[in-house]
Amino acid sequence: MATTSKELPSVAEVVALTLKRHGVDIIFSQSLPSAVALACEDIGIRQYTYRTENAGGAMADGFARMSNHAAVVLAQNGPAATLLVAPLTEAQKASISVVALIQDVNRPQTDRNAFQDADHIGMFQSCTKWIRRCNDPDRIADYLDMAFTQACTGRPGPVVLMLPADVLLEQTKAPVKRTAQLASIPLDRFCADPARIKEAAKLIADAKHPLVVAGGGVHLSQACAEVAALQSKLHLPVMTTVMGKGCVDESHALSMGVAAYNLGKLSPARDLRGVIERADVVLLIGTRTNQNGTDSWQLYPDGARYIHIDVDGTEIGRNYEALRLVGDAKLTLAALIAELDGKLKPRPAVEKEIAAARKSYEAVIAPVIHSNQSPLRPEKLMADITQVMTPDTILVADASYSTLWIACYLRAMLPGQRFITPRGLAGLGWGLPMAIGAKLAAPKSPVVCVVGDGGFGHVWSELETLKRTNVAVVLTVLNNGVLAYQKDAEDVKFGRHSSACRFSPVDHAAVARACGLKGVRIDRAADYLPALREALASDESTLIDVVTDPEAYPPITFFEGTLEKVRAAREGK
Ligand SMILES: Cc1ncc(C[n+]2csc(CCOP(=O)(O)OP(=O)(O)O)c2C)c(N)n1
Ligand SMILES: [Mg+2]
Repeated sequence: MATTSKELPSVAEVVALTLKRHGVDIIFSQSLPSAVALACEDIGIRQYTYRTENAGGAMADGFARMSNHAAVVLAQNGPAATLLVAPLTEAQKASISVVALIQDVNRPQTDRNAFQDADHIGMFQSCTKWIRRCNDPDRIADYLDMAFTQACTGRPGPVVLMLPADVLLEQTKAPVKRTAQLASIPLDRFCADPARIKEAAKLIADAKHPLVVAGGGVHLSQACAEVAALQSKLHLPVMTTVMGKGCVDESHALSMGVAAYNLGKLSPARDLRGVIERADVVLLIGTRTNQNGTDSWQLYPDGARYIHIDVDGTEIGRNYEALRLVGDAKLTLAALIAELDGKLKPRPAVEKEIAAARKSYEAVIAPVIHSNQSPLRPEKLMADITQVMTPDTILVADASYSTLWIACYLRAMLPGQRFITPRGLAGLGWGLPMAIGAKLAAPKSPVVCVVGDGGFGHVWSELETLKRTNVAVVLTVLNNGVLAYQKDAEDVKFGRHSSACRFSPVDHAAVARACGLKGVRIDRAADYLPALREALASDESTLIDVVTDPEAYPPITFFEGTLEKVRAAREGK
């Protein structure tokens, strides 16, 4: 251990002790800064060793999403640090509390072209809530507490603390007196203005067609029970964004499922557009009203009054002028429900409309999910996952179509079920590492992860991590041999696609086996469900490489009509 005196600990030791104080029992790391990694291991903080920093950052992200606790990722200065820019940007956009502890060059070497020095402060400025360098050994606990506080108070987000290598080896002069645990999400809860809550209650009570839109902020606030109460007590219909998926039981009579950029052909919510367009009061909860969530700001009705609950007041009014309820969703909803409890009547007409939409969807999807076609249809795989899903199963998907396959075709079984997708930045390669982070946060829950072959190509190396660490996730690779979303978006926009969209064939099951994992290749529809059952029963990770249809695409509204026309024209039909 890097102690220079028996009496007082080194800065690295204080870092480890402070992490422990904040309840951190695992760090995502590759042994750098070494002094911190060693000090952590000395006091029983587990080092979960990633192969690449990109993946390490995404693991920390998945861990934070599942644990409601800030996650810690470590990295070296220079090239390693640059690889954290992408996962921290995802965490920033998706409001995830990740604390990155990054080594910096020795203080006297700053600005002398030291090995692997870079402008780290400049580099992380745009993708973090807060970035600092701790130059004073006696202030390390202050800086760490600031880092956790920044990550977890208000709107959660990523932070970076730069730790010069020489500072880490120095001895602290004074004992640390701090005792607070500052890593819980949310760290502080505050309720919106009671007068405005009354105003919101009146708007909802007077509305003819109120509608609730729940975003990812509901999960961050752990307000799923309150959103579910909007249905059960106040009889309000609830639709969610992709990030908000799982905050209500999607089989509830007033659940509209995910309604965003996914209302094309074969969408379960396709027939619910009327309910959305008819809404005269829309209650937005914990959503940044982004492009995909709102279908390019065209989905929500123009004439409606908006009420927006958000912990970040700057998100309210960004795209929809709204009655401002700045506060924690859980507390604010509890107060709103108390105002309205017993005052609203059941809405049998909306329930009927939702039931009818489900029925017509089930009729149109039936031939697809019962299809035996090879290559396989992803909708069929989702129907098989539905058969094995339990309420505690955590579903994780990579960006691209995988996100939409799980968002559209799996149904949350109770309020609070988690569907984890990289919707902050929607980058490829997040799926597997986020699944690893989620599994580490909830080891007893089965984790089912779905990724495309293009996205998975970013993180093959983490298969070795799965084997080495004995973490069990069930990974399905949708092996369609193409960058399908890219290909189809180019077809829609340009009427053709470039040569970059097609891969040579890859046997991902063999890649998994080469790393010592179970790898299964599926090319017949009947074989996926048994493989899935076997994988879930195993305490080891399994990769199921499924040969899927390169022409299949989820119900993206923007593609509706156009993509089929382009394909038909190409085939000369
Ligand atoms: C890191 C990154 N690079 C590029 C993109 C642009 N992109 C979005 S979807 C997509 C295709 C993904 O293909 P694949 O992972 O095989 O999934 P599929 O669409 O085939 O199901 C691409 C290239 C991205 N989102 N992230
Ligand atoms: Mg693909």
